[in-house]
Amino acid sequence: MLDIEKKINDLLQEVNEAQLDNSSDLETFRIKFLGSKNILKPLFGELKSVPNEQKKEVGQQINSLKKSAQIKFDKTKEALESSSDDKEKIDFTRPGEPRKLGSRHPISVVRNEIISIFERIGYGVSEGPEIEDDWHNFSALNFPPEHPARDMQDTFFVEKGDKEMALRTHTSSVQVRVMENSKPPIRTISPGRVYRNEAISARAHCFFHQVEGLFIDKDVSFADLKQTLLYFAQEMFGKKAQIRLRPSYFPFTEPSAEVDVSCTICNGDGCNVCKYTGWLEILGCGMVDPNVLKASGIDTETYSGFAFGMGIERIAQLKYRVNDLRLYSENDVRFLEQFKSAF
Ligand code: 2NM
Repeated sequence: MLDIEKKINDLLQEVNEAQLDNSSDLETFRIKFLGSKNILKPLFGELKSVPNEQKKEVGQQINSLKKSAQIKFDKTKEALESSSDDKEKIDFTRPGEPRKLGSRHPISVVRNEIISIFERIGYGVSEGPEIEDDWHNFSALNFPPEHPARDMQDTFFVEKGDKEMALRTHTSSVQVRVMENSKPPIRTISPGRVYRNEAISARAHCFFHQVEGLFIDKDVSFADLKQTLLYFAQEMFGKKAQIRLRPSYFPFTEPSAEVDVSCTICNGDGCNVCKYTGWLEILGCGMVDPNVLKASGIDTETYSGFAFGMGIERIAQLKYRVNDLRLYSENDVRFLEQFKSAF
């Protein structure tokens, strides 16, 4: 018997007697006999030095060894797959893997908290379309025709049929709809997403979220506005919170003011968050301009009102000390899972 024939016989015996009890044994077998570097390959090399008259027979022996290995593999594989051997090896005493609970987005948490604060003093919630016509987003709100916000550089415009529409730049547009469709007294807040054509950075984004408020009734005064905003600030930031108003300008209110809250971090003593002023800007407000009331069908002889608007991101930033606006829209779970809340 030739040396190579002995090797083939030994291997054939190994194939026949192999104990393959599980998928790992089977894989080891596959690699050894059928893999890309299998043990049979060198035999074909050795075949060259076998005397010519025996070449054919030895060649056949190698081929039948290969076939035996393949058959053994196929049969064992089938047997393992149909038996429950592998399944029985599952360790049922292993503790289960905890399922991760989702958490509410910080913008939703803060929006819901703002809504809840105003609902407690009788405000309802109103919503409206994000794609607005010129009337509700600008004209009814007393924006003059040449106002820069009407420029392509500040506002996204879209075509809707043959009408030019804008992605709303504030949710005041919703409040115009409320005034058009209901009679005073009106107490409403309008939360929602708004759009501005701005380059994205840590401090600006092309969309953000607002809550705007509107109160219209007989004898509504600036004092009512101030007291409402003080109530809001103390509910949102704590009973010690103070507010201050600085004169400002908005097309839809007259007089107008910007509102600061005493710094929530240093309580007004001065720190790097409030840039050592002791105050943080949180919203804009004012008495609704009679032009706006008239445009929306409210009788200005009988009624007056105040309105205010705030950015939810801004309030969330103060509450959670987030310093980059982009985090709110990137949906990075490492950021999002930090917010567990009742709201
Ligand atoms: C602000 C600041 C001041 C505002 C005005 C109105 C409306 F529709 F009544 F005219 N809604 N919201 C308003 C007023 C919004 O945001 C900074």
